[in-house]
Amino acid sequence: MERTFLMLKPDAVQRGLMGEILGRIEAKGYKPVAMKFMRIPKELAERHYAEHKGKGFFPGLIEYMTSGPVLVMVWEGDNIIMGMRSMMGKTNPQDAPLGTIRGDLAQQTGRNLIHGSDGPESAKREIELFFNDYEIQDWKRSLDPWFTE
Ligand code: DAT
Ligand code: MG
Repeated sequence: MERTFLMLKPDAVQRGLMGEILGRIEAKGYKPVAMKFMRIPKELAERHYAEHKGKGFFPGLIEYMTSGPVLVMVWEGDNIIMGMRSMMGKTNPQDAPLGTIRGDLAQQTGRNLIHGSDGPESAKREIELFFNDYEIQDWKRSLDPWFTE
């Protein structure tokens, strides 16, 4: 099974949308294997978003991402990396269709609620950046066979 790194950003926490968003991911049948409620130190935010360093929006992005607690997670599922990108919708919520998390619940790129890895390499990198092995649970769920055959 594939794994992805997800983060409910400070606006999702402040707006009380953690339950709404987690409910969608659970209902899809994806399985949580790690979760941590934390305040991201500035250096970690900068490493996480290293690909955007130097861009005009970078300082504002780092300020937003470190402005309050976030929920960082690892989830598992069949083709979950692309599946979660579809469920999240486009980076700019105004381009994200209704039915997606960003399309339904957000207005602006700078307040787009959720992060999800964009490929297998970034998923591996991001999971290792935020979690130790002992924080990730390999567990069997009795309903697993009803989600994936
Ligand atoms: P995504 O989060 O969909 O993977 P990304 O990796 O291109 O998008 O950008 C990371 C985050 O940076 C994004 O969620 C919000 C912010 N961002 C990206 N482009 C931006 C822009 N043009 N203006 C403001 N913030 C931007
Ligand atoms: Mg990205």
